[in-house]
Amino acid sequence: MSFEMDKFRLDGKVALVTGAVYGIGFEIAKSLAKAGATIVFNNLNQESVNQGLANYEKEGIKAHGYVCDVTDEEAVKKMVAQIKEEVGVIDILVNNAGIIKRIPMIEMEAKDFRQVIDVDLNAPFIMSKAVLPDMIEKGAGKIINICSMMSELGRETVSAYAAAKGGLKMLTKNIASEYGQYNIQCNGIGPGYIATPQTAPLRELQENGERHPFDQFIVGRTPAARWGTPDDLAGPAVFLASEASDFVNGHILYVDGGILAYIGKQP
Ligand code: NAP
Ligand code: GCO
Repeated sequence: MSFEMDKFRLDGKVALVTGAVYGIGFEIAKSLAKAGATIVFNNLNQESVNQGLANYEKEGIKAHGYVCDVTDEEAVKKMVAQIKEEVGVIDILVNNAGIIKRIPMIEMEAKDFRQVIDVDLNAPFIMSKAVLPDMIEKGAGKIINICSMMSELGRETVSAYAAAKGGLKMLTKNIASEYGQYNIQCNGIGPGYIATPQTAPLRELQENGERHPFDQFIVGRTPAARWGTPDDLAGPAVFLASEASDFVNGHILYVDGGILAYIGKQP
């Protein structure tokens, strides 16, 4: 048995990356496309989908975009059936779409907590449930859940997000446990602090021109001493989407510049 670099190739594979108009999802989708996959993405409305299609076109990628709210099970079933008919069976699912609400827990309304759980945890369940039957029939499939530092750690104001991402870590392990027998691998990527619109409020310059205290805190807390970029997630995503990772299952690959390994600088 010899190892071939071709095991990293994704030619002939159909990859659905949810919410991948910009940010982490877009960068992951671009890397999967470079490895040979056909890219499908969705977003909440036609305007965002058109924006996504234009973003891919600029990169020379012919992507397929669908309007679909990942929390709506009926809409998800419809989209997955439509993709099967128009593009092909989904070989790779990346559960990327996500939201965060930064509100101190005792001030947070239950409806806001539920909404975060709905998008960040219930939706990956709904999406995975919709693609698994065809993967089982095919005898192969890859599901990649975009987890977080908050799958392991807590911090002020992100109770719902941490609860959802912690749950997503365990959903990942359970999908791996339940469907590994069909040659389906479900793994997570746990990005560290990545510079995207989602984290822009944590990097805003202060009125006095100084860097945001959270920005300074994160750089100090990261052995790599910088924020991550969406591009840092490209290699890990291709690996977990490819045959090169066929015996990796139920694993969360943290791509965090070393945050989880580090106790922090002494004052
Ligand atoms: P982002 O820039 O906000 O992108 C997320 C995308 O998902 C947006 O386009 C958003 O649409 C879409 N979306 C939200 N709810 C949706 C729904 N119900 N149905 C379909 N699409 C929906 O976020 P990001 O920073 O790239 O993060 C992507 C993923 O990585 C998320 O799961 C996030 O939790 C996770 N993550 C991010 C970081 C980080 O540091 N940035 C770190 C760890 C994990 P709109 O454009 O309409 O908002
Ligand atoms: C926050 C951040 C995070 C990150 C990310 C970390 O407010 O702490 O938004 O939670 O986005 O998920 O991995």
